[in-house]
Amino acid sequence: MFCFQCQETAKGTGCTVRGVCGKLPETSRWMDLLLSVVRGVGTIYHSLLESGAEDDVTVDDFIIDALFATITNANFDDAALLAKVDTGIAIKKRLLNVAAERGLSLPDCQEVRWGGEKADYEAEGNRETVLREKDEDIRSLKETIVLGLKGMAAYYEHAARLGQRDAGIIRFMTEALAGITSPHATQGELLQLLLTTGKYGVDVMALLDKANTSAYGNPELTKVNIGVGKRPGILISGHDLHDIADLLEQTEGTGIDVYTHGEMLPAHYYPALKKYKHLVGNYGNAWWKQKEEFAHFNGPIVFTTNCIVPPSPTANYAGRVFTSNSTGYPGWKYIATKADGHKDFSEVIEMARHCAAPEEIEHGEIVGGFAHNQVFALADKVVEAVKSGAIRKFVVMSGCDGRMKSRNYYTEFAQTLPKDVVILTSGCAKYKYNKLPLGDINGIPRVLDAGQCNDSYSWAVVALKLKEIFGAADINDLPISFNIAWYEQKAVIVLLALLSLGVKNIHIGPTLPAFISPDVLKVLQEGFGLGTISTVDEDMKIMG
Ligand code: SF4
Ligand code: SF3
Repeated sequence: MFCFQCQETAKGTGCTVRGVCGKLPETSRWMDLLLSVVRGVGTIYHSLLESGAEDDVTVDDFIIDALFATITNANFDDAALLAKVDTGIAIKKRLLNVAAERGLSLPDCQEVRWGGEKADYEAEGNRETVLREKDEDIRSLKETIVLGLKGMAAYYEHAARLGQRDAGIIRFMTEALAGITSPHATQGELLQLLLTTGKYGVDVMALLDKANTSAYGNPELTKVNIGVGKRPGILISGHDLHDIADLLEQTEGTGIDVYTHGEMLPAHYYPALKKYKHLVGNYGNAWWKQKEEFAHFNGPIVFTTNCIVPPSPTANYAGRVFTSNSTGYPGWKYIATKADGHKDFSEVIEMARHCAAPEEIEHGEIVGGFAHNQVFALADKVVEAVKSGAIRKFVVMSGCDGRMKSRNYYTEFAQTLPKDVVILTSGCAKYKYNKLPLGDINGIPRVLDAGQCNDSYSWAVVALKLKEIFGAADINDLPISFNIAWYEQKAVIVLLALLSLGVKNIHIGPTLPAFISPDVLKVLQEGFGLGTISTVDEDMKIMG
């Protein structure tokens, strides 16, 4: 196996024996195979669309689901991955027939040529690894693009489930898949494609923002309980708001409480979700602490997206975990989406009835809900604080959390920032500092949480608004620094989106991605001032 897609990759270069995340070599092979099928399907579909063929939702959904399933910590279930390969091959055959009927000549590449015989799955999976591309810089560009597409697919899936689709985004994704599949793509072409990926990253985050806010209202300032109640509970993790909406509706009046975990915390900020009294609180911290924290929850746990951590063999909760959407874990029950787009959580609810209430692991409250609309509602106060000098600076600290000790940097950074600096956050990165007593500035909390990682979009919207209010010529003239923590591939699309908006001098950490080659890094440094973190003291001089 070879996988270098996340920040925790072995030795900072690539997992070759087994994933640090727990991914086994077989699973890695089936993911490589699935990705090669997606590249094949994407390439053929792109040619068809270019020749005037109609969009096909079945193909769109396959591309989205397959890319999403290969995101770090999303799916560890070989059978589920192979079923997706089967689906992809059936789609590919159908598209090849349509292309033949239209007399279309298709690009000549392995992904299009491969016949898809089951007997060849293993050999093809072994051949189609990241290392199939020999040139380091071309490989780097192609992989960065596909990792951005994975993040884009995750956000697109959530938006589509809420009824918001965008044919332009899908068309771009097929163009990008065809681009990275081509054996003839040049460095210049791929670099252009990479930057365009960021532009569509903005579009997909805007689409999801529209989907979430039109379904559940605009996030609003909310205090979230981090303690527990006395009734049995269901813990729901991941990013899919449609799923928690279904769960809240189905658990209402049953005597069972619902708790959010990890990236589901922002569900509490949405009016149409926070209205449920039995949405009791947020349990635990970021994804990587789940093994310890789930052991105390006592009730069923539902994963709607990544990040899953493989349980230890003696885990007391292993029989109580369910997955949905693109996620999967061998031995855990999968809850399918019904034809009407909803899920039936009755088995989860029935299980909860027989469980004890959660054990309290923390006590208190956290505050969030500062997506763009709420920040604009406070705009006068914020602008006044900036003008009076009470707020001197903003630091965007969005992104992911992870288990590396070096990430304590972010806690320390937040603690060390001068008292006139406000932290703008989103994603699970916030768990490094959202429970610290960092205080407020004239009633404005010093940590403003917009929501999930995709809600980094809110900070782009806020930055553009500030630019307008203060009449700044350039977004980079504003007193805003970007200190982004990354782990998995949604952070890749967030980063590419920020670059496409013209944001310069972004610091990403705790380490630079292994998939960025030295030459590609040089281009990003020279063009965008992209860099990594150093020590808190040193970085305070630049960003504090
Ligand atoms: Fe390694 Fe990360 Fe890939 Fe898992 S996702 S195999 S930890 S690089
Ligand atoms: Fe976290 Fe997995 Fe990335 Fe949505 S839950 S930010 S790491």
